[in-house]
Amino acid sequence: MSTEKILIGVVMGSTSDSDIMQGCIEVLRELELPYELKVLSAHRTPELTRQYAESAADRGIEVIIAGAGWAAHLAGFMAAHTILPVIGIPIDSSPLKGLDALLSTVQMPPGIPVATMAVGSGGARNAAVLAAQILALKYPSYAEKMKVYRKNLTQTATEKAGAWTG
Ligand code: RP5
Repeated sequence: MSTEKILIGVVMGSTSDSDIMQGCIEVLRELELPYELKVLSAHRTPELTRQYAESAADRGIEVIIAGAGWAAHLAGFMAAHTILPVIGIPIDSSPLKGLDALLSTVQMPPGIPVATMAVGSGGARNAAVLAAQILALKYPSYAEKMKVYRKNLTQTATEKAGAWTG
């Protein structure tokens, strides 16, 4: 992790979410985005979670990423307690395979949005990319990193397509 000022707060509802959230962490590291990672639950540790959300902006956090499964209220709960942008990752940890988490995260009432990603590890990776894009509006160095990231994506896809023999 970088020693720069922490700009991204990543929270997950349980340690059991860590495998899925790993994709988010990998991208944050690849893009060298300064982040912190906490385990907080809207249901099991509501007071700690509220304190985290309410203090995040004053501590210098600029974007919050929240991943949770089951009736996933973590991202929405965060959004209710801060005006920072909140990116939600619905995690497919329940018998409903993330449909419950998707609806709980995406169906926020008017006025309190959560930028909801795809279910599971792809969504976790995209949460990091979206956080980078938000920060790129303010920090030119992250805009440059995003341009390189996109270029690499295109190059990898082109190489894979070229090597594909059917
Ligand atoms: C949610 O409950 C967590 O985000 C996790 O996906 C799910 C199950 O948690 P554990 O029972 O595995 O701790 O709050």
